[in-house]
Amino acid sequence: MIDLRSDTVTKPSPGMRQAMAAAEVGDDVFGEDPTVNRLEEVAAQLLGKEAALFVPSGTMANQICIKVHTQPGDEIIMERTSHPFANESGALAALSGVQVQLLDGVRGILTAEQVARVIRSGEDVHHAPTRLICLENTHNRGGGSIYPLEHIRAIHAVARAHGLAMHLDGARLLNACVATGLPAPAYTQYFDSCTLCLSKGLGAPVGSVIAASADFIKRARRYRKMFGGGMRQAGILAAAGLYALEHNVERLAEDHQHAKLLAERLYGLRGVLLDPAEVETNMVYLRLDLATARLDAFALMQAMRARGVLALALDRTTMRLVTHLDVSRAQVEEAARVIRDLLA
Ligand code: TLP
Repeated sequence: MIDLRSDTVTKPSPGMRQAMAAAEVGDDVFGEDPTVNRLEEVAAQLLGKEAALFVPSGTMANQICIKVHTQPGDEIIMERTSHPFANESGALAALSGVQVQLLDGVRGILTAEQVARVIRSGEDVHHAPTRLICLENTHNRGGGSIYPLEHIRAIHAVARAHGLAMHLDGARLLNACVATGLPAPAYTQYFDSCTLCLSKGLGAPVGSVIAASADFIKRARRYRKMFGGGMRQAGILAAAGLYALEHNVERLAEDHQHAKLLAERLYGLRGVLLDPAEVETNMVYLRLDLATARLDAFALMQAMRARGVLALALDRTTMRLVTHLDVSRAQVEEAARVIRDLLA
């Protein structure tokens, strides 16, 4: 099977498994796992922050940060399709009791003017006070789009002027860094907290990190325990993360080339709306024009599966294809051939 459903499907390589097997471990809830401690130091440095915290998932990473930043009844500003709102099981309401001011981005990207317009001080007793602005880079539902630095800088200026905090869902931040050539701190300097997923394109089986100030991480550590994310001999998993950061960052460029190639092969196909120029990282979103396409996205997904290619239909008109380290160029070519056969 050629699995293009997500970059979360990657399996640990033999080298990564060896690193995991050899990891020195201790009880991380006591702060005694040397491999977790090393991963947290490496991640803090990579992301340009004082400290970092290893957590089981990207979802927990985002939700811990939002919990640290807010009080129940606060309001946070997010883009409508951003992951912590759209894909984290209602955790914002359930775990933090916050309400969300949703904005519509262009490919997931917001402008400072949009953000400025909806900030509420809390002076008026009718309003929930705005506390936090959350951005996502790269933006998953935006098409794996890269947040332009000028937009982040301008949104940050608005946040500072109103005393608001900034959080970055950086699940795929390193995809943005590899694509632009910018180091991670070029982005993270504008955020009070940021996350990074080790278990997506970086190829680790489990794990994300939060990076922030030492004081923020101290508070985050308490919520990690509260949310059930305090792991014990987690060095086995942290070793995979360290291996991923050492071996699998630069190669993300290959995934980006593969996504571009896939988009180019599918461009111009009857009923497919797609601009290869908009494919900036490792995701290809196919939009199907139901008036002319031979199949809707669900039928296409079924037919592709029968031909050995897995993809994700999000609704009748939208299919997502994601490239990653377990998909070769030849497999991308094969996937494109299958889709062309089915839609031509
Ligand atoms: N995204 C998954 C699904 O949940 C949609 C995927 O296949 O893309 N932030 C972003 C931007 C993400 O894309 C994801 C996962 C997460 C956070 C959550 O990470 P996990 O799955 O580790 O909780």
